[in-house]
Amino acid sequence: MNAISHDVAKQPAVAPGSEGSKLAALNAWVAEVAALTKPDAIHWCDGSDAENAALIAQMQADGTLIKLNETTHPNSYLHRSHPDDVARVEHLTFVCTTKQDDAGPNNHWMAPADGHAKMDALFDGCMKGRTMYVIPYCMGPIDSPLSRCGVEITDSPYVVANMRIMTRMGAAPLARIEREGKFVRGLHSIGELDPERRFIMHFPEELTIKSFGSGYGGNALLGKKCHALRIASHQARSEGWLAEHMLILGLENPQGETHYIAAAFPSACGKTNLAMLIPPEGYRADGWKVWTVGDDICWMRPGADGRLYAINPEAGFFGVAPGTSAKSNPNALKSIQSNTIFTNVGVTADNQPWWEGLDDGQQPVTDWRGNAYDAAKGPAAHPNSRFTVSARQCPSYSPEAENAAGVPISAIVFGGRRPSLVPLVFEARDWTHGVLVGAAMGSETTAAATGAVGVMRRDPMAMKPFCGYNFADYFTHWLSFDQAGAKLPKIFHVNWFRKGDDGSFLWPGFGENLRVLEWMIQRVKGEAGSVETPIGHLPKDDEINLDGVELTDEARAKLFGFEREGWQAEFASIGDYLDEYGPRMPQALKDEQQRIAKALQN
Ligand code: GTP
Ligand code: SPV
Ligand code: MN
Repeated sequence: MNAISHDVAKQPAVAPGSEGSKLAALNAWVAEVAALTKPDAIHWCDGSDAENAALIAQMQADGTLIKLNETTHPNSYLHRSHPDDVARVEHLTFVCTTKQDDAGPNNHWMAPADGHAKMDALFDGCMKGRTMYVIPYCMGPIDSPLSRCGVEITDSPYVVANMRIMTRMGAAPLARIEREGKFVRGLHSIGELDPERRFIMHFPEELTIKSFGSGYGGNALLGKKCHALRIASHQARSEGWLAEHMLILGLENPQGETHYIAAAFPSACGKTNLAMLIPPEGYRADGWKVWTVGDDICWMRPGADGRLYAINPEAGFFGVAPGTSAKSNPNALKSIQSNTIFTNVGVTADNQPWWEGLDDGQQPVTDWRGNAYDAAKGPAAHPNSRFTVSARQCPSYSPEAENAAGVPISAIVFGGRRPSLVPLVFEARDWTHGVLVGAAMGSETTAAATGAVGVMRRDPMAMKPFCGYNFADYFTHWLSFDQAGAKLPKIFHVNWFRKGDDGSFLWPGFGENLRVLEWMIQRVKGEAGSVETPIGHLPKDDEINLDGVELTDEARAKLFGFEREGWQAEFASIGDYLDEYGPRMPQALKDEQQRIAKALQN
């Protein structure tokens, strides 16, 4: 064990005890990075409790972490990021493939040589006076053939502490890397946190990530969006699997059968909430239960029986704090009572974490910037403030999340924030139609990325910011799963965010969403009917159980209705969107769009 002290002991640029082993490539890379970045010390993370405790003490001493109320929130800390560094930066995120077309119109592109030159100039000497941490990690259960390993090198102890929660980190992944000899390389430095000197670059052909100038979430915890989505989606395409921005949940019915559902919603559009859903009271009494497998990322591949099997590559949740309450998401709230890192939330007079929508009767005294709270100056918690917590602390965490074989997926769900037009739920006719439903997804932007909030944009399969290659090729890859012998999930689209004329949400959402999931599983089992429309199958009006749900006539009409004229305009816009990808866009998808556009004319 190599627990560290405040002045981290100097360590060699080779993994402990690894001379001459299959770790030669890793050792060489670490030495190369050290020569470039010139750290004062190198620390190989073993993931131990002692190491974590030493890092936390060091971060408390230098103000990176602030200890929260030990009685109400044992072993929990607040981190305030730089106020200009509070979300992913899509305009500074690049995919560097040899051919520009391979990155596609959906990505910012730079030639690999230019990308490396730009990043290496930023990294030159950037760790002087700092410790360089080497973090071996595994995305997915450590013994799963679906899992993949990586190594992140960073100068941020906050990143180390978060990666320890979000991934399987330390000695076990290092042993797997030594066995396999293959890993994703992620190099990260917070630099000076200067937004003008901030880039997140991906080199999928080299399984390499270089990220500079941000300490925040998806920009800095490289196992998450950079590896598990951008690099993994590229790798998955060549290896015949899928890396998706999806939650995974298990829905257990009163008969004790569990069906697994994977759902893709864009950032801050409800994945964590749905993954941890607590059924409405009547359902609970009848024996319904939701099990959480994952809340953000899903890797899946066909099994021998033709079904898709999924793992959650993560080990923790990096969840949106605002809006999390005992009413909206009791499982999340219970999960974050201890051993949690909060980023950019407010605090109360007795040093408890606080955010808008917590609804616990307390008041904030300090805002996320560390200033005295003043309602006139904005919210106490940043809208994209987050909690980092181990998935094992979630009361609904599924034991199957650790299953090396993954869980079989019965239904795939797409959805976004659509204030108008899109009904509560509809089902795709078949796989090709389902891929089009995913490809045509639209949603209003949220605070999870910098830029304007509430702007409608196409966000295919919730992967707009995360697909590591050309969307046209990505849709081709999705279509390719429809093969002889495949037993593919049914595909649905949902919209929890339909608004009425007065601007309020028409559907109560949260726990009540179970009613929609119940219908999906009935459809999967062939036990529920539907109304056929050009956009797909809608539930018959009495086929979703609405007992105990108060809906106005307007809500019923809009949530379960089909608005032909609006959909005609929508399909014209979907056609224009597909055309943006030129001849690479699969013909089957264009044909499907045209078939539906025509059906909408009748
Ligand atoms: P990322 O972690 O950014 O990928 O976000 P996410 O998709 O996990 O979103 P999350 O579950 O954290 O929800 C984000 C916001 O959507 C919160 O403010 C929730 O309160 C709100 N939300 C979630 N589910 C529902 C719902 O069913 N209805 C409504 N109206 N709001 C919801
Ligand atoms: C998202 O934005 O989809 C997140 C948060 O889950 S981050 O890790 O910053 O990507
Ligand atoms: Mn996400």
